[in-house]
Amino acid sequence: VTPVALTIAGSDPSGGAGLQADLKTFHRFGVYGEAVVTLITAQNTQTVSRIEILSPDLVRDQIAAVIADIPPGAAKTGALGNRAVVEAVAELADDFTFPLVVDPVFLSTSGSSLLDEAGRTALAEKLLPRAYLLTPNLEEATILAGFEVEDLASMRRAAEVIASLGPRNVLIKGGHLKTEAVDVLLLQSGKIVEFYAARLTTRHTHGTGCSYAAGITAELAKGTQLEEAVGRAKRFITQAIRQAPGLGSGTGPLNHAV
Ligand code: PXL
Repeated sequence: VTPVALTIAGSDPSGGAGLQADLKTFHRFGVYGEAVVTLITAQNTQTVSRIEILSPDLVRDQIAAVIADIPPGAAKTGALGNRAVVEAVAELADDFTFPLVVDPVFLSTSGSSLLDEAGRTALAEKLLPRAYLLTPNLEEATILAGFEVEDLASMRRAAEVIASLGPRNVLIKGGHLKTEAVDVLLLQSGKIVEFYAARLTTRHTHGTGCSYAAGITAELAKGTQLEEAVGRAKRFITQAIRQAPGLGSGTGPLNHAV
């Protein structure tokens, strides 16, 4: 049977991040992709000029429609915009029979807010307890943990604190570390696994977080165990950054076809 993955995320018309990045990544992993839109951005590799968040009702109806007909083997959330959309997704997630990866997207690559303050609180209180995996970067981990997350030691501590918010597994992404790109995975068993990659010097990292979480989601949809799923997605994202096509005059996209 064809594996299926679902993304519930925002649109990036420049194609590097958001649901466009997720769909390209699903395809690259041999998984049929479905996409529910939460918000629409007007943006390019330089800036986000406008954001319009859809009504929670419309988000709910999209999810209900696809799940009733082509249920995915795994799903992920990206930008959710505001509290109402977070709550709509959380309510439906209660009945999900497949793993949910929550990428806590707070800011766009260029720094615009993709989830307001009330939305972040709702995400922590309502969505995280329903998440199989949470994938914060250092900045998001800092907000969720309540202390500065800036090196391997604080990543390990933050993973424990964030796990207490409810997600069964936590992956803190260290792509913004000054030394190496180390990611810390805290499994529900209590085991910590670390994934290393050399730090790449490039400005073309637009959509890295989305694409990494999408790769993990695709592997989970295929039935791959979490540790192996993260390892495969990490190798993909490292190659995709390394072979970025160099498009745009700002923070350019990755090569999703590696
Ligand atoms: O990479 C985070 C992200 C998620 N979703 C949308 C985005 C971005 C980053 O720019 O635009 C729609």
